[in-house]
Amino acid sequence: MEINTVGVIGLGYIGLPTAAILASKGVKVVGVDVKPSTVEAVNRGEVPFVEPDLAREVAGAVQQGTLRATDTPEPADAFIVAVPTPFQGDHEPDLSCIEEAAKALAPQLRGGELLVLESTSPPGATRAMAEWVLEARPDLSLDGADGRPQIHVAHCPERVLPGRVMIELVTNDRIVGGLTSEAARLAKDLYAVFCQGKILLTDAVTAEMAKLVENSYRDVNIAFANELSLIADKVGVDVWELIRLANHHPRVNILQPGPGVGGHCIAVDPWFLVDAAPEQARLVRTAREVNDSKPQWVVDKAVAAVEGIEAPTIAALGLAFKADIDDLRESPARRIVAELADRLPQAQILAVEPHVRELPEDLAGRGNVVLKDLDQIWGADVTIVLVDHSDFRTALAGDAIRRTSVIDTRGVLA
Ligand code: SAJ
Repeated sequence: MEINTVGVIGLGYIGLPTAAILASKGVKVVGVDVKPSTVEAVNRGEVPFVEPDLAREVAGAVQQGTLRATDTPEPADAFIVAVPTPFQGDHEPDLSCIEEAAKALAPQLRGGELLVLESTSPPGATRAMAEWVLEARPDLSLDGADGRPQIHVAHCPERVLPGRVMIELVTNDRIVGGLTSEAARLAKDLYAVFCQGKILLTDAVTAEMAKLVENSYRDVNIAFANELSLIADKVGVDVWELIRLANHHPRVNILQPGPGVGGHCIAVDPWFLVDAAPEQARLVRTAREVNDSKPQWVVDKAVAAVEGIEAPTIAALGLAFKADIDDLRESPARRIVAELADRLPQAQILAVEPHVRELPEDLAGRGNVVLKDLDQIWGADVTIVLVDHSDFRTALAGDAIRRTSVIDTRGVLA
């Protein structure tokens, strides 16, 4: 089957880069998003968020006429669904965006199309998406039974690292899991248009699990590092030196502790494993709990450090969820600053985040948090390093910072 046109449903952190890269290879791509501001931005050749090299790729593709955006799916040879899959309530996966996408694209199908789910999904979500489509289109089938035209449904989880998306889209290996082996083969052909890594074929549930397992592996290992930071603090040794030394062992590779785990992936996906097998996924659950409790530990440390100071000034370096990006969503740094502002209403919190021009509303609204430049915080009673931005590493290399009390959650001073 030749794939000349692709509909990409969801123009977020994954959908838009994927749409742009396909379009740059000459595929006609129609991106679909429910957010009018995103559709308008893309049609102007602009990007609604920062990701290195994405703006250039989108502008080029829109100018070439291979990429445009709209709010409703149109007929295409293949569809890629890249919509959010958050969790709800007690960490159960919320598949409502996949369901909406399935119902929106179903009327456009003529039979013969490939449908790929890219959203990180709990086991069974790809089949659920196919069932939502077939409910709306009982004239179609997955296997051609009763002479009904077939649709081919597969899962190909995204695995790109924010900040390196345009590189990793091309270089990472991909896992493709089909509901049928034909669907997997067709999806492989689609990804081969831009992916230079290996494209590994399996079934849909194994592909869904692979993605969850990759992020859980990271979460468990970061939890180990975070737990070590608490143990080292209690025992009175420097955790950074401890990890650096232990990592000299040829089979030890401990990750870095931090103020907690942020982002929309590693702090979310392990819960899908826990939800799928609550009694078995004990370590995975505990890792989540360890990582989720770290911000509170940092807050308690900071509160203790300013005890006895009537109106303390606390410098908080970084609000993003990790180094060198502007993404403040699900950021432990932001959570820590908010919590500190509430715990210490008499304190002034000087937040430094070189990647944003203004404070997010929740922090601005608190009244005792102000956004400052790095050179405006040196008189603070306590400095908390929350993000290891490259700018901070350079600036903190001098010894001025060492004259104040520092809580270095990222080992920038180590
Ligand atoms: N972190 C630490 N210590 C470490 C490494 C990370 O505290 O040693 C923290 C970071 O500061 C951040 C969080 O963990 O708050 C996650 O950062 P990350 O850079 O490890 O990962 P993400 O969330 O940006 O992207 C991950 C990647 N998954 C893996 O590396 C297995 C990426 O490949 C996935 O595509 C992405 O999740 C996703 O979309 O699922």
